[in-house]
Parts: sequence; structure tokens; C-alpha cells
Amino acid sequence: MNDGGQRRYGPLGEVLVIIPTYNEAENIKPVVARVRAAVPAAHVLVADDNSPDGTGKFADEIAAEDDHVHVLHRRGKEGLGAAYLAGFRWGIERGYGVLVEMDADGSHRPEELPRLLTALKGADLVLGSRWVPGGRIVNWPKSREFISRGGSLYSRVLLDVPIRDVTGGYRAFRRETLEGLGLHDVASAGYCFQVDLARRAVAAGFNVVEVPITFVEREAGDSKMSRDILVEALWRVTAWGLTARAEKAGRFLGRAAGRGKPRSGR
Ligand SMILES: Nc1nc2c(ncn2[C@@H]2O[C@H](COP(=O)(O)OP(=O)(O)OP(=O)(O)O)[C@@H](O)[C@H]2O)c(=O)[nH]1
Ligand SMILES: [Mg+2]
Repeated sequence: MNDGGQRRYGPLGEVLVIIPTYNEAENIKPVVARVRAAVPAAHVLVADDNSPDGTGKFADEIAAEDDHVHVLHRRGKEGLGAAYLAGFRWGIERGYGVLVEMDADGSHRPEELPRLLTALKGADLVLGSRWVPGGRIVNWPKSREFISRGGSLYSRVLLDVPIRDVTGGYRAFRRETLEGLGLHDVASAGYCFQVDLARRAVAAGFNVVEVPITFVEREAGDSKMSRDILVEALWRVTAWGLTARAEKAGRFLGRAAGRGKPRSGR
């Protein structure tokens, strides 16, 4: 994307893997164990929205036995975006150098995390990507693939971001990158949160690198994907795209009007 090759990057610092959960009782223990095995030095923060199925309690049980595991109990279901924002704040306050986004359902394989972290040594933000060469999806119905590919294409064209997988949620951020995204006014609740962060990173001039991943469909628990989430993504992405275009046109017209004016002064 940007020319990251010219930049010098500092050491990564401590890694916090943030896992947002809503009703992931069957998945939470296996996924945390896999993260701890894949990157033993990393810490894990489970951001649970008071799941009725007891996910938060299972997370507490893991945390009681492992000082690298932490739990953020939230009041109720407020969407993926809000859970990540709270998790980022938690991690930044405690001085972590790298903040990772990962789903609880095993779709984002913890065993691939070392590759994302290696790429982050020379980047501001690393995206695990299904739609770059080497990226794969396993057991995904055609309908989901169509929505995901379509959503990425729509966002890429409308928002003018040179990213193949704009909607993916397996990501590693340097803390300085998150601090440079102006997160205080992020309002996206559902999956368009990921598109929002990607477009902010590109607009801020950060070096965003896509690394191929194998995305595996969840085997246990229920999807939280809903019509509301898709509708929110569609209207927000469209509104961002149209606003950016209107601003561009405004700047162009402003410059053209300036050129038409008689010169003042000499
Ligand atoms: N804290 C919190 N986590 C959420 C919320 N909605 C979804 N999640 C979590 O976000 C991650 C992604 O959600 P999924 O339901 O797997 O979404 P998906 O991958 O598009 O759908 P699947 O096909 O079911 O895998 C999972 O870890 C969910 O438990 C929410 O409102 N709050
Ligand atoms: Mg999932």
C-alpha cells in the first residue's frame, strides 16, 4: 500500500489478542488455549457482552488459572464494534504495543497469528486476508462467500481503498496506529466497523499489509450475522463513499473558482 519499505519500525512490544464474544460457550476455551499455544507470550482479553450462555463465566475460569488471560465483562449486547473499542482502550491503558482482533469461533486460526505478527514488524496494520493469492476459505457456503466478496468489492471501489479483504476481522494493529485513527467518533456497531477502521487507516497514510489466511467456517455455536448488520454496513459504506466524493468535488470546484478569479496584488 504505502511505501512501508522507507520507514523504520520500532519493536512490537507486548501483544494483546482481543476476542469479542456473544454466546461462544463451546468455543471460548479451545480458542484461548490455541492462542496461548501459538504465541505463548501474548495476553488474551475476552470482551464478553454478558452472554446468556455463560461464556463470560467460562472465560473467568480460564483467567483464574492463567495470568495471561483477562476478561472484560460488558453490560449487554452492543455489537462487535463497541466491544473492540472497549478492548482497545483496555489494552492501550495497560501499555500493550500490539492489539489483535480475532473471532472466538475458530474462523481465525490462532496458529496463523505468528505470521501476522512477523508482517507487523514492517507495517502499521496487518490484515488477515481471504481474497489475496494464498488466501482460502473452508466450508463457507457460496451465499456467504458472495456477500463477503461483494462487500469487499463494493467498499474497495466506493471508498477507494486498495485492500482486497476490507471486511475481514483478523487483524494486528500497532498501538500507534490505533491511536492515529481517531477512534473517539467511530459509531459503527456491526461488521462495517472493520471497513471503517480500514478506510481510516488508509486515509491516515498508514502502511497496511494484507497477509493470506485460511478462514474456517465456525463448527459450533450460532452466527450473529443478521439482516440489520448487513443493512447497517450497506448504508454506512454508501454514506462514507458519497461524502468523500462530495468533499473531493467541493475541493475541485473551489480550486477551479479560485483559478477563475482575477489575481489580487501585483
Ligand atoms: N462482545 C460481542 N461480541 C460479538 C457481538 N456480535 C458478534 N460478536 C463476536 O464477534 C465474533 C464474530 O461474530 P460471528 O457470529 O462469528 O460472525 P461471522 O463470523 O460473520 O458469522 P459466522 O458465520 O457465524 O461465523 C465472534 O467471536 C462473536 O462472538 C456482540 O454484539 N458483542
Ligand atoms: Mg464467525
